[in-house]
Amino acid sequence: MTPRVAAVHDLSCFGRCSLTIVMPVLSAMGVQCCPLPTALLSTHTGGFQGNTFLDLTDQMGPVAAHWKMEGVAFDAIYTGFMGSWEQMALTAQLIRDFSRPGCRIIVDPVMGDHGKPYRTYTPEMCRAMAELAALADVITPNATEAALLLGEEYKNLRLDREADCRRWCEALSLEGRRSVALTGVSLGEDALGAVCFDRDTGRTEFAAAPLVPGQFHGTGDLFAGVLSGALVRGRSLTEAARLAAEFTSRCARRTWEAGAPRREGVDFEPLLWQLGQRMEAGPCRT
Ligand code: PXL
Repeated sequence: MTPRVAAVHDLSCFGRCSLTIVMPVLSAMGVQCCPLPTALLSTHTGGFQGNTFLDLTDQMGPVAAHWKMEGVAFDAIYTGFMGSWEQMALTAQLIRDFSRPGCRIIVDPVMGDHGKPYRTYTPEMCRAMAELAALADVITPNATEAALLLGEEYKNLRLDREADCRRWCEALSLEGRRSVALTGVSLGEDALGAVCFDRDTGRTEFAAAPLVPGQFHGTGDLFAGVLSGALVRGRSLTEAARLAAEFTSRCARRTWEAGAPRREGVDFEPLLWQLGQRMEAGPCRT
């Protein structure tokens, strides 16, 4: 059976991120994506001014109730950017309602980047995100989000030394209860990736790929989307993170080479076939 994932993210119509990345990525990986859109925006909120924002909070409960009535079941629930703390409470309820053995809860605790929360995220929302992330089997924070989850100063989270990366990653695991892929880890001048704590094995491993100059919007969504697809297709956390780091790096490279504007996001569509090919090839080797 084709694995099925409920994806709780916003739909930003221009500037690749959230559902405009998650849906094509999961489809290409042979995974059915059932979107539960939290909001409809004209663009994402980074690098554009005056975006529209239609809050879809009122739809979340009824959509979930209808799915429940129809007996829909999921192999994973994968959540990302949230528009309000109410949405996080509703998403937590969705997780409780649809949990069953084998349903993996993947929370990308999207809150900010480069040391700062996104402009729509209040401290109250950041606290609600930490509560949502406490329900997760796997979380995929960047350094900014890790600092917010841990209540640490961002400047204390140096992710360029192996021992520090391991320490922060393991601190995020809630004493080994959840797996962690902490992104934006750079151990060496030309590599970027994630440090992964796998709660099933108790091991902490690194997944890196070539570092690309330039930074593009939506790379976190691309990484977490590929990781989620690979996990539900049976890959281990480290295998999934290696595939995600490699694919994100390749897409960032072609975007950088094309000189595309940062706010339009990573030019991933022409490379989607590679994800399908990797999934057909069976479990990837580490
Ligand atoms: O990529 C994260 C993200 C998702 N959705 C919206 C955003 C952002 C980051 O700015 O604004 C609407």
